Amino acid sequence: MNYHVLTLFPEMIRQGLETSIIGRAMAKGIISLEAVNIRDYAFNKHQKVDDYPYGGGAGMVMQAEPVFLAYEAVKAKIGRKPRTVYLTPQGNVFHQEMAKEMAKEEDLVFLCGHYEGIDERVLEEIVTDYVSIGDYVLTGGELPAMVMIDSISRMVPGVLSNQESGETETFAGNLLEYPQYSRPEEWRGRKVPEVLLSGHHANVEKWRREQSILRTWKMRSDLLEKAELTGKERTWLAREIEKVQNRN
Ligand code: 6GU
Repeated sequence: MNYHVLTLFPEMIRQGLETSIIGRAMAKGIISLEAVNIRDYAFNKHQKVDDYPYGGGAGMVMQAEPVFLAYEAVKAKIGRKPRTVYLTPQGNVFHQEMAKEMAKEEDLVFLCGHYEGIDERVLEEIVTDYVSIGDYVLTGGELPAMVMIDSISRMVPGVLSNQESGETETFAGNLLEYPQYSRPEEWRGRKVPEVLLSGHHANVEKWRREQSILRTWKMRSDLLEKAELTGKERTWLAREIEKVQNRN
């Protein structure tokens, strides 16, 4: 996987992704990251990249030409028109399935905007995907690009070790992950659930599955509609919900 990030803050992108699991994957050569400074493609006296909006209004707009030239340089390097993501709160909200699907690409271009946005005409010309990372406003697209790169990268084969592997975690099958415990067996009066100490593998698996389902209901009941539950599990959950409601 080769990432190409078009940004006014390339150092932010490089420094944000050089550590941890993503840094390790880059060192191993499984993924590569190129942060392209859009300002390097502002061929005017003061390397200006923004200007006032036509029609008036607050703030500045990133001009089309520097963005386009930065993009063209990346496109020439790749040798074809790449999938190009524009980070914007107006986009489709990012989710795990999107990460999985994008992880199949050979190259991904991310375009990070600032100020009041980017001239619409260059977006029409180059953008294939408009993506938001949630319903709140950020000052620029760099953090969203890093969020997406982190999440996409862990779905690229070889990035996670077998131990870390992606499938049995939160959002696998639209269920949240079960709670985890480590030593000591008792911490400040709180004990590790007995079943986890039993060594009975099938019981442990059953308990974890139940915890995942209960937790999803408690914390993110919106996910349950899409969750892959068996008929038996749905019946069991309905009973559990009844129990909780009878307590109150
Ligand atoms: Cl992708 N960009 C900005 N500027 N703000 C956001 C966002 C993106 N997603 C949520 N808020």
